[in-house]
Amino acid sequence: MSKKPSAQVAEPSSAVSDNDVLMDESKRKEMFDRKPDESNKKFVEEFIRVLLSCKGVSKAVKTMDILRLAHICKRIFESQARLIEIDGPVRICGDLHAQFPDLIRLFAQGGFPPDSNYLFLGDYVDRGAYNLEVLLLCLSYKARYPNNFMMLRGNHELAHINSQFGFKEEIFTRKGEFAPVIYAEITKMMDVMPIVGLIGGRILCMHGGLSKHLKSLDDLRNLKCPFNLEEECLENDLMWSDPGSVKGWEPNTRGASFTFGEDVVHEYCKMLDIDLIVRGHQVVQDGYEFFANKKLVTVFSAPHYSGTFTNSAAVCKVSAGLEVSFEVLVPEDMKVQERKPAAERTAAEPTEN
Ligand SMILES: [Mn+2]
Repeated sequence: MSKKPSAQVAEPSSAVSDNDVLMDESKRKEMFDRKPDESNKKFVEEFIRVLLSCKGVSKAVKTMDILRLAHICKRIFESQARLIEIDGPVRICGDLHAQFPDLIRLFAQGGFPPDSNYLFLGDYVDRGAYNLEVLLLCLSYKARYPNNFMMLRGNHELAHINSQFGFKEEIFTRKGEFAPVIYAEITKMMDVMPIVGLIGGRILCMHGGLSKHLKSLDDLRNLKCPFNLEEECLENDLMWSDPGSVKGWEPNTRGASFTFGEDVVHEYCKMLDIDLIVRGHQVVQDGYEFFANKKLVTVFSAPHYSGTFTNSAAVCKVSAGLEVSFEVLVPEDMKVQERKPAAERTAAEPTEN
């Protein structure tokens, strides 16, 4: 068959066909799925190197690479259990909210993967200035060390939230014509992230908190994916609920899910036969704050949150023997300032995030 004459035939650049693949979902997936493991490993290692060497916003992160990384991680999340069951030692980190320099400080203090195992409680994006860097570095580590680097989903890994609080806007500002495809693919990847983890069978971890719909650990092993984001259900409660000074369950002032009291925490620890619940989702002044006689702890890992709070960040360390301790990271620009003792500060009002 003779070749059709075409005005475009003279274009030698591979950019045209690259763009073609980039914009075509099925061609892209086919290409990514054909990449051998060794090639993916090199790709991810290079991605980590680039991100670690950038100071703030990286100009070197290419659209095709973001799509490839999101694709690799989506496959990993789909292949792993809905309830992430791991053993210590592991470092549990709370909300990051796009604060890239602080994420680097967390790794510098606790060990860059794979020197330490990590479990993140979600809310990688929104509010801060480095949405892409924070998310992509975490995803790169997830891709490189899928069994030692665990990422749970927070309520900001939801498109109807991160389209309002900075993540979507940053992608559209930085990525121009490619933004819609990047945002769509990252959203699909987020839709399959796990929501809950269990360490050594005794420490339950999630972004938000408990749910009336939770009756057994098997409920967590059988979580739906995908699930209806509008529905009142176990999956949404795990990402949205908060502990608070109520008895039993009350509607949450966020307008989503519930607030649960100390009585609920005690009841659930007994029912599920667990020792501790670790969750994020609220700013706490010292980076961690206990609740219900140390049966629940809130961990928040974005110091000087959004530039307006004076909070420290914390990491919850769980040893191989499941001993729990905390490392606190004081806000960088407050190191030289004298911090008021806790009693003089206004009570740390947990704040929505
Ligand atoms: Mn949250």
